[in-house]
Amino acid sequence: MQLQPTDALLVIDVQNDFMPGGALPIPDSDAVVPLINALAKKFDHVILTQDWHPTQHISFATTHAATHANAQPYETIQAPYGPQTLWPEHVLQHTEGAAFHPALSIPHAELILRKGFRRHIDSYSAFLENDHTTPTGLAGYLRERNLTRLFLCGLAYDFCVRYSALDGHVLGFETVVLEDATRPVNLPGSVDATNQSFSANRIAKIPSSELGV
Ligand code: VGL
Ligand code: ZN
Repeated sequence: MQLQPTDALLVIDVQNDFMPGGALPIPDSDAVVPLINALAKKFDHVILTQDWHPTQHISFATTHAATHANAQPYETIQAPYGPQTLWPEHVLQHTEGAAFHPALSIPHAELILRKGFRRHIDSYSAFLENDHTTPTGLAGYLRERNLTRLFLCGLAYDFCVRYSALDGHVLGFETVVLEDATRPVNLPGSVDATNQSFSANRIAKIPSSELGV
């Protein structure tokens, strides 16, 4: 596949807390780092996202301990904007856990987009917060820069990569997922649901080798 100057690589949430041994570990997630570094070299435009939560964030199970007797990580509650999966406390703003993996090396990354920084609303997607309405500004940035095709990689396949790819597609960007440069959290059914929604929306998945990596 031939890359063009209007292509961008979107690197989702390659942060310490999502690594094995981190606060919200994703199996084998550190394996994607060298691959993403190599992919980035092929792109003129690279954008990083950084999940970035305040204390007592709505997505933390601990935030709900007083009001929901059995609020546990990986269970789902009803938030005012719809279902919200609960997580261990992760990527607290300005902590080491929120920092990018130390081996992530993309000096020419042109934008770091933070998301999930509001206490009362989570944001899996790089485009829209979990109410599926509040924009992060990324679509406007991409349109103004005339970046029309997006290649997604990073973490987690079944959450932030999933919703970023879907929203990117719905917002009119050509969207391709780099299947070997992402890893899932893998909650019950989450990978199947992701695969199905990608097929239903004809969101392509390709291996990095198609980009010569
Ligand atoms: C993510 C769960 C909670 C992700 C972020 O990056 O996929 N998952 N926060
Ligand atoms: Zn998060």
